[in-house]
Amino acid sequence: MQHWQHSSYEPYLPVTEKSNPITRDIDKASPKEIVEMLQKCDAEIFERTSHGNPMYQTLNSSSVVQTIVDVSKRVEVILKDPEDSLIVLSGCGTSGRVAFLLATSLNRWLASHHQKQIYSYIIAGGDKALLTSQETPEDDPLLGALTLGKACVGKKHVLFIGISCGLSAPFVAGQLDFCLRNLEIFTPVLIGFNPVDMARTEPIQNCSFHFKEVAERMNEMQKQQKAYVLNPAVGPEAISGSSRMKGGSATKIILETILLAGHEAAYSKKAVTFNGILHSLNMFEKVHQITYSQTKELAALVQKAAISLRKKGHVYYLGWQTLGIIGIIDASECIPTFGAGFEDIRGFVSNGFSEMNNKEGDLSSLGPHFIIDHKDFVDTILPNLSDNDTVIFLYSENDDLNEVSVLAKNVRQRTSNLHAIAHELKGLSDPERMRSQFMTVLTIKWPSSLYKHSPVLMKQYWELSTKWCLNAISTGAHVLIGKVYMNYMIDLRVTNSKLYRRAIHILQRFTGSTQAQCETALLRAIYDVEELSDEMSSTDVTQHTLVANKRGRVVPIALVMLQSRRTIAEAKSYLDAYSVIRDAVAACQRLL
Ligand code: F1P
Repeated sequence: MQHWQHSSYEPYLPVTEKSNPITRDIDKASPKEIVEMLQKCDAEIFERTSHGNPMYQTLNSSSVVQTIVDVSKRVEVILKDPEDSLIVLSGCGTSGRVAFLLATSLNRWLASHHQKQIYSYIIAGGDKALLTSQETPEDDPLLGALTLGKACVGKKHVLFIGISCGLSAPFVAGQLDFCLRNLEIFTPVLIGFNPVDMARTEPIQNCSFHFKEVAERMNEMQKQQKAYVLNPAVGPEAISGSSRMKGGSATKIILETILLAGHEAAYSKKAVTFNGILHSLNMFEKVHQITYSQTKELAALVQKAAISLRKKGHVYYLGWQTLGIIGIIDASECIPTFGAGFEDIRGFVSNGFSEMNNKEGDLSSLGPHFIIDHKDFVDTILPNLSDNDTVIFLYSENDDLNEVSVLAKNVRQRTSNLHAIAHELKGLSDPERMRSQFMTVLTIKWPSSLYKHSPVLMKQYWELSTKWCLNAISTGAHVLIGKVYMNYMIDLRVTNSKLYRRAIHILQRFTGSTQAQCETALLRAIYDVEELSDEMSSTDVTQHTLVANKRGRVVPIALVMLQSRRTIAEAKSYLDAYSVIRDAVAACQRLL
């Protein structure tokens, strides 16, 4: 049995918030060890058995596979009769980004096959949230329900897939509740990675239900095949709670398995079967093995990225087609996850917003966070590029390699620190010429067996593989520059109720103080006061998070205050002496 599966292991936390024993010492690891730890953590997605622990189902458990079969059949029905029907994929943060990527990719596929485009995506906070973190709307169940209602006006059949890795987002709870009250139109599906028992029970503001209550109603309705819950446990995240990593990958795997099976049944007369689904899941496990077979090369990129960040340089991902979008997503998540500066890691995609194909169109007028085209990179970044910056190209043999070469030549004039992650299937016609353009190339060679299993899925495999590589690079680099203590990101932004609770837990974990003491210290840091007024103590969590959004280092400040009984001003100046949070926390641990 995995250590984290024991009932005594962090019993008050759901799986998605527990700390992973594999990465306990990630903050002291070498680049190669970091990649190996991430490889092991990601391998947990494919665990075959829950080792006799009835509490957990895994992705390969027969109940989970059977639910995937059932939902795939629903997809098939809708694809065969697309009039007045819709498949809506929805989530917050990373979950919404995965929803977007799949909905747009599959609509493109449908359009190219002269079929009606029946996919739609919803992300809390709208399209802005695809590129920046908009965590406040995640707490709003009514907004979730209203957005869903609007997206489905006039539809008679809607398959709604709501994703919340932690079974926690009120935005998604509101949507599922809306579906459950309108079952004549909606078939709701919930994807997440905790047992229903561990779903969030915190009361939601202005709302009669919490997440767990909705998840239980979903479970009830599953008995009549009117709703479905897909919630295998895939183990704790490598960086505690960072569901952009395993949560995002497992969501992508589950959704692609479901939707592809539905497509094959509708268009290739290949019936959805239990064994067919199992086989698809096995193929994704192969993608994991192939990607991580190059630990050394990946570790070298982690190291390069860390050196750039340490020297106050930057990391740039320049990707083609959806690999570019994967790069943009990974880069944008570093800001909320690691408190990174917006310039630290940035992504660009060939053809910018026309490649994104998002609902709200070109967002570049919204500001620098929304500048994503290669052309923008050439105009605004290239002139100032230096050897302190690491540039990583992301492409496959299906991309226009001449275009790749031209851009590589331009970049080389500014820096030799140019690398590539390249996906090859049949092999390039002139591999040496491509290789010579970069300092290093991490070539991922794909066996034809995967292609034969599903030519349609190759692009999705490459996306997942690229996601794993980039998650390793950006996480590893931030770990190496000291942003993480053990496997906790302590300096987290407290921008919604989930993150507020996580912050309190981290304070409890490291100070041994009571929940009430930790909450008080956190609030003092948020409001920047020594003494909380009655109004501050009695106001709701949403208000706290709105204020916290404007402040930096609230959790480290609260931690120092709790640990050393210092005032806020003293705690701040204590922290000022440390540029590395890990060092500050470690020193603070020694204070008592
Ligand atoms: C949604 C989410 C995460 C993000 C952060 C805040 O989580 O936006 O994607 O990384 O942790 O929450 P979930 O609803 O999928 O659990």
